[in-house]
Amino acid sequence: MKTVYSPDHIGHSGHLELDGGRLLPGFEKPERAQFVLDRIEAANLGPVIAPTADGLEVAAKIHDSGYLTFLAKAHDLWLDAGYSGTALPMAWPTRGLRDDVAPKHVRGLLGYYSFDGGAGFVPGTYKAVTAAADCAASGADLLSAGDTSAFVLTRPPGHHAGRRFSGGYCYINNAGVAAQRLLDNGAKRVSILDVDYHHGNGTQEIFYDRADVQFISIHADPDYAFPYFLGRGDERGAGAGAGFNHNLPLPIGTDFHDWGGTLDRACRLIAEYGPDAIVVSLGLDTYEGDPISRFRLTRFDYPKVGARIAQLNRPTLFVLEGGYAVEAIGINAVGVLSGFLGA
Ligand code: Q9C
Ligand code: ZN
Repeated sequence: MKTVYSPDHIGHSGHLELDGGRLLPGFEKPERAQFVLDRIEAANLGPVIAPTADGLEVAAKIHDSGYLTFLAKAHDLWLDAGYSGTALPMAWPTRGLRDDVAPKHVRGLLGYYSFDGGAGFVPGTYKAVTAAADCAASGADLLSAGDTSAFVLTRPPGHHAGRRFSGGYCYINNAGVAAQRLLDNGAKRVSILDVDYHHGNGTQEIFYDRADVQFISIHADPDYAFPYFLGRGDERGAGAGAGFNHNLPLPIGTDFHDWGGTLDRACRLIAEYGPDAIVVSLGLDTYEGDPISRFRLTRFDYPKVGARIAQLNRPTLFVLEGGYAVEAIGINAVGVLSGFLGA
């Protein structure tokens, strides 16, 4: 299995995150991808290749153009306004405020184009974000050219990013870019299986009214877990997309016994849909040792996750999302991928 990787992610570093009343170094840091790369190489999983596709061209089909323009200039606008450090949003157009007018000041724009304060900008953010999209589109191209599986080793992650908002460490929806690219390359139907601990609210929003992309997410109950405001079971899709969105929330503390049973349900929904390809939003924050999450999967469970997905017998693209127990992400990513290959 090939891995698509770009070192351009490294510049998205040194950013701060407001967490529980404290300003902390971001949990979503370069070491995450570096540990995964080390384990991929140590396990001889296959060649690591650079991206070749233009991810922004694909991103333009699933994101708002004003939003993408803002991503490109956000940090420059922050510097021009006389600030330094991490550009973080702090005011949002919530209920009772107007969301039909984009403000002019960078602090207004940061809130206008986000849903939380979790996706700040530093000088290297934009280059990392576009490289991640390039990797996602390139991974899709590998499948379209006949590879039966591939791994997109990217950060920042993407599944919380919607058509016109960032948040939850995400900017461009990498899994969405991959799905759109597969369709542009000729696939008729694509399933996105999101196994990150957190609900993939951005991916759901982007594809909610579409029948050509089925979205299935297994995640912590949003009554108790981020992103709180989406991810409930009654969100089934709208218009042409009605019936193609499936949320499978689970309680805090869930272990592999129940999680694996839910994966089985998700896989049966995928088999019924009959996609030409599957994109897996591969979050590894379901791990028992994750510092910001509360499921209890162990390192022995991840190969079983890969093996179950392999049973679907479809071209499958794995796209890295969350996972913050830095050393363990590498072990568990390789666990899923080798479980898939060995099945
Ligand atoms: N600072 C992904 O896993 N905040 N995003 C949690 C800890 C948001 C996670 C609180 C978590 C976002 C891709
Ligand atoms: Zn997550």
